Formats: sequence, structure tokens, C-alpha cells
Amino acid sequence: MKAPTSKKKPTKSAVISCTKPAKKIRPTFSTPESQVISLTSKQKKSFAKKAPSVKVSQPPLVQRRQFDGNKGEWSPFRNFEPETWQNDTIVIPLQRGGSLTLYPGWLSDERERRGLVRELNKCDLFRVYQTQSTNQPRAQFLLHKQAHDVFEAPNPGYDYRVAKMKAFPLKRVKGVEQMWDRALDTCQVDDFRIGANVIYYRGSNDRIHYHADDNQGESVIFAVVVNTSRSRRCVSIKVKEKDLKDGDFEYKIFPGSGDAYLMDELMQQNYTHAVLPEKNLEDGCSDPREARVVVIFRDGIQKMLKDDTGRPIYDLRPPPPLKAKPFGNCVEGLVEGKLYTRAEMIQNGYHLSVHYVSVLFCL
Ligand SMILES: O=C(O)CCC(=O)C(=O)O
Repeated sequence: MKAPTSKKKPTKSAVISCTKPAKKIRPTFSTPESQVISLTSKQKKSFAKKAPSVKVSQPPLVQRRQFDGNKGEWSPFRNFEPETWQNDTIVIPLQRGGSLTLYPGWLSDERERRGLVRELNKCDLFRVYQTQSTNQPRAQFLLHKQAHDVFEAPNPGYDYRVAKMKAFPLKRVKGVEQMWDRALDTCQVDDFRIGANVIYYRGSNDRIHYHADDNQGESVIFAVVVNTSRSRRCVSIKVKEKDLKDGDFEYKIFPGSGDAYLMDELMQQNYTHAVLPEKNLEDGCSDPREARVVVIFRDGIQKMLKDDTGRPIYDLRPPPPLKAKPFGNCVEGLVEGKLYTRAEMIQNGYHLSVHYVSVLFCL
């Protein structure tokens, strides 16, 4: 694999867009249309109360903090002005190995981004996967050039231990198909052998925990942020090893709509990353204004999958929060002595009750 570089000429507007986005190319659609329409009246009231006074300050693109081995503590997070620029990209070499490259304004055409969000809202391909019987807090699917139209057939996929995700044909989402070759060019690879993974964070509570993309020999992980809120989501990057060394860095990046970033294989060996949740609404519901759509082009080892462990979902509104229910004979739906699966208990919020262990059995 050749070292990924950008062939684009430096443009001032792109450089500026990483800290002070140019109004024209920045998206103004921090809440996708479909989600505005689908708000409950309670959520609308909560927005109405907040809306006039909310000033969303845009975070810088990168922040970092350093570990002081003598004191055994971290410095505060500080804005990071990278020294290494290649054309209009920012290359951050990571001292434990690997690198992170940022491409501010990679998908700068707002119409293209809006079109893709509309297409995704209508595509009916999203699925939710489970980790230990709990729904992962995001919706996603995979696209691949070689995937068959018949979903039941063995298809290329992404198997990241807890979930097996089989690809749909790339042509099913024209907006991603259009981006594919340009992404290949930026990453300087011949193909994305794992595919393009579309992830939809439906609201503030949708997220991805700390992990490394090291399941299928991932050598290129190129994330294009199609849509995010003005406050942007934080992608946090930490050293993988528990024992910290003097001088270790931790990073926070805040890619805006249209920005992209690339992680390499070595980074996956030495660091973990996460997309952190944002603040929920006052009533505890996940805030749909914090929805985020990202397309992740992955190269690595191709794997054919027979099964997919996801469940299709057609409603991209944030799922309701898990509720704790008081225990007692009057608890709706709860039958004393009945057996419940772990998933049922979590779904209904019974697991949060301090008494459930005395009468329920978790299978
Ligand atoms: O949404 C993102 O920016 C990152 C997603 C991610 O961490 C992953 O798919 O491995």
C-alpha cells in the first residue's frame, strides 16, 4: 500500500475551514429534515424553550493533552496547531506509532452532502447490531462493489467479533458510489476490500465506545463526516496500553460536516478511539439535533459472510431512553416468577430495578 497523501492543491478556504468554517461550504442542516418532522411535541417544547438562547460555539478541529510521567498526571486539553501540513491536509504522527490525517472540507459541496443524507434517510438499509444482547447505540450498514443483490447470498462483510455485517451492493446508495473513487484516490489504495460502512448516530446518545479497528487487518479507515451538528461530535483518541509513558498524548478531534479523517493500521495497534455521546435533552431523551452521519471506507482483508447479525430498522429517530421502573405487583408487563432474557430486561428497564434479582432469572 502506498502512503496515503492528498493530490489536491492547497486551498486557503479549506485550510481556514478547519478552525473557522467558511459559511458558504458549511452545512446549515445540523438537523436532517426527516428528523425535524418526526419530533414529539414534548421534544419540540423542549427545543422551543432552548432555541433562542443557545449559542453553539464551534470547537477547534484538534485538541490534545500530554501525560507528565514525573507527576503522574495529564496536562489540560489545549488547542493543537499541527506543524505538519501536506497540501491542505493535516498529518499528525502519533508517537506510539501510526498516524492520523485530517482532510478539512474533503466533501465541501453542501448540495452533495444534503443529497446523500436525503438518500440515506430513504434507503431502508440501516440495521442495528447487538453487543451482549444490547442494541448498539447507532444504526449502520455496509456497501461493497462485489455484493450480490440477494442479501441471503454469501457476501463480502465486516466481522468485528461482536457483530457480523454483510454488505449490500454499492450501487444501492448512489451518493456513496460517487464518493468511492475519490476516496480511493485520497487514500492511495486500489480498493476498499472491506467496503464502505455508513453509520448513523441518531441523536446525542448514539455513540461508539473505545475500540481499535483491528479485526480484519484494517489498513485504511477513511471516515467522511457527511453531516454533524454545529457543536460537532468529539472523536477521542487514547493510548491503547494501560501503562502510560511520559510524553504520551491523547487527542480530541471535532470533524465538522464535510471534513474527513484517515486512520492507519499502526494507529489501530497502538491507540483506541471513540465517538463520545453529547448532552441529552432535559427530559433525558437523546437529542436528534446531535445526529451524525459518517461514511467509513475500509480497506483490509476481504471476508465473505454467510450470516448478518443485525436487525433492520426503518425509523432513524433516536430510540427512547431506557427507563428504570419501580418494582412491585403493579409494574406494567412484569410477571413475578416469569423468566426473562437479558435483552427483555434491558429493553424494559427492569435491570435498573434494585429488586429484580430476587424474583427474575436472567437467561
Ligand atoms: O464515527 C466515526 O467518526 C468513527 C467510527 C468508528 O470509530 C468506527 O467505525 O470504527
